[in-house]
Amino acid sequence: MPLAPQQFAGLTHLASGKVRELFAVEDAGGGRPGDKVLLVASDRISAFDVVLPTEIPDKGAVLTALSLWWFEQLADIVPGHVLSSRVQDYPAELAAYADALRGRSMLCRRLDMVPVECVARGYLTGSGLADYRRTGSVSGHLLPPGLGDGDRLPEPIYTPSTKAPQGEHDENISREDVVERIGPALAKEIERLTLDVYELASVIGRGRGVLLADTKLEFGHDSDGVLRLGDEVLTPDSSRFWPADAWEPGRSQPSFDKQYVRDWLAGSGWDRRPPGPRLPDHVVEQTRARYVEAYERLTGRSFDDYLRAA
Ligand code: PZK
Repeated sequence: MPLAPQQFAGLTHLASGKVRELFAVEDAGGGRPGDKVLLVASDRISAFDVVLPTEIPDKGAVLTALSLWWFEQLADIVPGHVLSSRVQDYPAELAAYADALRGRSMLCRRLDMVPVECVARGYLTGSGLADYRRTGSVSGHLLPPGLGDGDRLPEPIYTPSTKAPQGEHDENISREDVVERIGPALAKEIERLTLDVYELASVIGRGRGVLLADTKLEFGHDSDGVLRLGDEVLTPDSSRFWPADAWEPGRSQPSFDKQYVRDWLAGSGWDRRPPGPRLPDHVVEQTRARYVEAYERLTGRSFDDYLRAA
């Protein structure tokens, strides 16, 4: 079932991600008008930067379930923006969409977002590896020579980036750049929070056989001025999860969730230009199972139980 913005006629559409939508919600009850947002995760999947025409059933619900669980785990480090994920508790204007929203959405406080993408990396890959190969540094962190794809870093580093317009890649920036944009106090606070979140999440993941290579967080201030963690957190779409037992530094690491898709696409003859090809059923099924496995391994909870309770 494709999840298009027009499916939610009447809601104010605020933003689209590759596979997510953000709407403004006017709460008739208490609160100021427009002080809430609704984050909706679709079942769409992207690979090699292209959104594929085939959906992965329940992917949006898995990512939402995982995000909600992480917000609970992180609450002692930083408060999150989630108000509710129970459609029964949503404002009346959303009642017509309850079936489309159940399990895959979060009603959140509207935040004034900090205009910095906060990335922590414990391993070198992706844009961090590209910057390192060009300059020997990532976001101003001088790294030891000789590192390769998938190598563990001597210690986790904070590598902030700027949010690029849709379709473009975020660009890593230095911590001095961040200070210029938002001032030294907030810059220091989001750096510390990002590294604290990464540290706790990587310890939890490691205990369950999952390496957290890197993760991207977004923060914002609520209407009382409280700094909160926003967006989705520590999902396979915002982070790189690697199966710990397959980790072999010096090469590109298999992705916990998308490896079947990448392997099939690589053998399909597709030239990586949109549109991508349709995925065969067996790839869809294996990939769905990997998303569910990521949720169940990390949380120790049953995904069926999550769906039943949603
Ligand atoms: C907000 N994004 C990212 C872009 C998405 C998500 N609680 C909030 N209040 C105000 N703005 C945002 C949030 C959150 N989270 C999130 N951009 C702004 C984004 C596109 C689609 F689903």
